[in-house]
Amino acid sequence: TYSFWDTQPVPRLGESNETHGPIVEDVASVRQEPFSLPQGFSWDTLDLSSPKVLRELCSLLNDNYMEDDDNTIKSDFSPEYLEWALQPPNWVAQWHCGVRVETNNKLVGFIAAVPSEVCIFETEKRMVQVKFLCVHKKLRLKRMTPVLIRELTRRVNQQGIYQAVYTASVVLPTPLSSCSPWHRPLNPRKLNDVGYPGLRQNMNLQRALKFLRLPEVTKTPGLRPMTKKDVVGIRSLLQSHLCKFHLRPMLSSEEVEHWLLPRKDVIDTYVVEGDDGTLTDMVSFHSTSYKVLNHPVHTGLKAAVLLYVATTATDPGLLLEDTLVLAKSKGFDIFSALDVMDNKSFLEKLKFSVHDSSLYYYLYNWKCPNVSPDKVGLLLP
Ligand code: YNC
Repeated sequence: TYSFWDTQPVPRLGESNETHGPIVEDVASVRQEPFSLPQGFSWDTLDLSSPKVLRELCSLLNDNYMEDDDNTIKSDFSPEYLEWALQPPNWVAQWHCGVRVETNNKLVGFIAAVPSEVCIFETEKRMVQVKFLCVHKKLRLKRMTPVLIRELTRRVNQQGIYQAVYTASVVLPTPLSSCSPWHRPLNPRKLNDVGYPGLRQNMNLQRALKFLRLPEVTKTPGLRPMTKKDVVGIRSLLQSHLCKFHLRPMLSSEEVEHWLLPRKDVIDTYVVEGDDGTLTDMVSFHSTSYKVLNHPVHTGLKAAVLLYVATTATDPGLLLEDTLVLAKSKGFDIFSALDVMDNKSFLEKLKFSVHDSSLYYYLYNWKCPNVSPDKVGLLLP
């Protein structure tokens, strides 16, 4: 049983829905006072424009976000990555919700929301995307999470928003969709050196190197990095491409620019420009870094994580092969993608292998039928 989640407006586990709509109607009055934290802790809205605060958030997440069971790697979020992930157009400061220890001011908890227009089946809704929920390792299993979620919900409701979308690797009431992460080594030697678990176990390094070898150069004519001038073209490519998915973002031009315009070590986007100057295809991936612990040679690992792909002229498999080549040349060690959208069409062919874990998509305060991964068209970096 879920003592917290059973109190929340989410579908019960095992319940299947054929109807579409909110679980509770928009509340007329939103609670004015913040929810109470346990004695000795206080709320702090994080001011991410302060480099010091941003560094504190990096430390909290890097020390506590990943369960580093065997002490080999841990996450390495950069300030630039967090600025990108947490400050899209129309971001709200109150939704960068921190918890500090009153005596020494140490940051020990965090949860964030960013605004997002989402289309679920036929309904367009102003929602938030919830991310970076994190409780310090020493404060686990003390029911801090429900307080963080309730407080964030209150602050989101205050702005007149009553729905949220989020992903988690744990099962909660109730997944909208359940997706699988796939991984494609780009630098098998290094992954092997650091004992990265994603590498195919039944293959020795020599065979893996051969099997996973990539072309030196890309093949698609007209493939180049996105610039600011491409925003409108990419937006319309994405709009027509995402139509066919049951869960998808409705991106403004400002959001396309924010989420996709290349930023070093954060986000990369490439476009294919036809002879007449029109954009025919696009592909984007963001970067996730890890610190390698206790290794004599390697200090870090870089993963490229696939975001949106939209093609009208190029075969998606070919475009993705080129993307692997580009990511490798930029120093990424591994390429990851979910089995969402049409990704299944190229994952196996391009030698991705499936990871034995799941990523679940959730909606807060919305009931609707389940969505299969290939109908999911929304990615949450
Ligand atoms: C989780 N990931 O089931 P029950 S994903 C939501 N998301 O409640 P305690 C979670 N709920 O079962 P701990 C959750 N993990 O009694 C656990 N829970 O109903 C539930 N990890 O609380 C759990 N980040 O504080 C249980 O648990 C209750 O100390 C127990 O802390 C959990 O960002 C956690 O993986 C995850 O920092 C904070 O393990 C901690 O175990 C941690 O005793 C490492 O909590 C980092 C990590 C999660 C990443 C993410 C999306 C979060 C979505 C939150 C839900 C948003 C709802 C919508 C709000 C806005 C609405 C509007 C409008």
